[in-house]
Amino acid sequence: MTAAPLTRDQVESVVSSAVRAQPVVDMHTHLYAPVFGSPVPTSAGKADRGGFLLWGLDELLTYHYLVAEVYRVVPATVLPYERFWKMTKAEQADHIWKHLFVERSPISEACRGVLTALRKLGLDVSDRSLAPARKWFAQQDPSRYVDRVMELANVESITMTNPVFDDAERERWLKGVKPDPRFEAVLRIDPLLRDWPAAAKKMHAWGYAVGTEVDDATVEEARRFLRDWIDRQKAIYLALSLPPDWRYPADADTSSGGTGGGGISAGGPADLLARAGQSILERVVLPVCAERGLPFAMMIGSRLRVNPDLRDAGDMVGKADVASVTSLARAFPQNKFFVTMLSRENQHELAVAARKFGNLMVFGCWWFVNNPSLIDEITRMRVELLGTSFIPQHSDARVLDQLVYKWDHSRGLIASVLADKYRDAVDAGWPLTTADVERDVRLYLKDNFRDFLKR
Ligand code: RAT
Ligand code: ZN
Repeated sequence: MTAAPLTRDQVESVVSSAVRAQPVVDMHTHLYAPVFGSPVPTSAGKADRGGFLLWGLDELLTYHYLVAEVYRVVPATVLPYERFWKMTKAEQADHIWKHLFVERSPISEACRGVLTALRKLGLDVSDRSLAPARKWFAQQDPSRYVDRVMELANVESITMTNPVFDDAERERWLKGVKPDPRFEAVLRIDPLLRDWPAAAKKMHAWGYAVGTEVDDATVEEARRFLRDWIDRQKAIYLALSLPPDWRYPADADTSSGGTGGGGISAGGPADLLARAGQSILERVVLPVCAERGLPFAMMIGSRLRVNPDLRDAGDMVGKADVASVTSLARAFPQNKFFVTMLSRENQHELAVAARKFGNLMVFGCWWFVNNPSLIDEITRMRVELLGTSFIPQHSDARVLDQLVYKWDHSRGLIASVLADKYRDAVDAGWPLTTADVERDVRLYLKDNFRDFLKR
């Protein structure tokens, strides 16, 4: 480390080392601590299906991003969806490997990810056979493998997503979950805002005296439900995803629907759903978040199951409404909001919105914008508008091993944007040091998230 200002020629390697060396706190994944159980791969490629923590070759290859891609190549007229879903994980993986890696080149971002992960794990698939890699995965112990992957990806903490309305997961929490210092929980509550009648029915069955009408008694009981689950999970924030036509307030634009989505005429079922969602947001979710000092994360722009047969791979992107985000940030100054949006078209307006509200933290390049060309564009634009005050990336990993590639690819892109921006500052006469770069990189990959939680 040197205190002398960097020359413009030194910038690139200093930034690249700093970004590679900085441990990441990954603020949104779908990974689980091993205590939640894990399907164990065998060398024969058969996996015991129980458990929540997905890892290993067959899970990597059957990631829903790749399921969508294989159906472009082998359409449902050739392999009907029901047949695909009845295949074993290993058979699905073999099918995807054959069609996306062997019979054409694996150059999509999701395909490239598998290659990066395997290479960084030290596995050689250059003979295009999966057998040796399968054998290697079958020898791993899940808990030790978590350490190994975290070390390789240089991730120091993994944030889970814990959907409280998922029956299997709820059961698992009720049995008691021993804390694992590597993992933190996030209380995921989508049905509360997206489908209040269904959420209310479940909560009622679980012993909370809530009704479909959002009156005072229901509000109190729904708050009790959230407090109980925040305590049980030790959740560090609350989260949900919202459709492109989510509006706040719900009647801001009735032509395009509200919280529940759907967009039917004012006073119709979608409108009632949207209004119930808004009441629950205003009277239950945000007050409990504020009382506990917890941020509320909104991931906006996913239209679920436009092709239901593809299951998780069947969701679509849609342009959402940034004005609804600013209305919420303005109406609830005591609350903290993490926001990411799925459509490329929303990114600029969202970054500008964050300039107006200190309680709005923009994060990540989510799902369909988590591609190199768009990460580069979005990160560059965010640095130009927000300086160091945003969270550039989360992994959204669903399979443990994906941490290795998602962070490898993102680090490279973040470093290249930052190198350009630091060179511009050096050209403008700023005496930049290595310590300055390391401090900023720590903000981006760890402290902006941690500090916002504490704020
Ligand atoms: O990125 C994904 O894997 C999506 O399927 C979603 O899970 C999304 O990230 C979400 O959290 O809703
Ligand atoms: Zn996600």
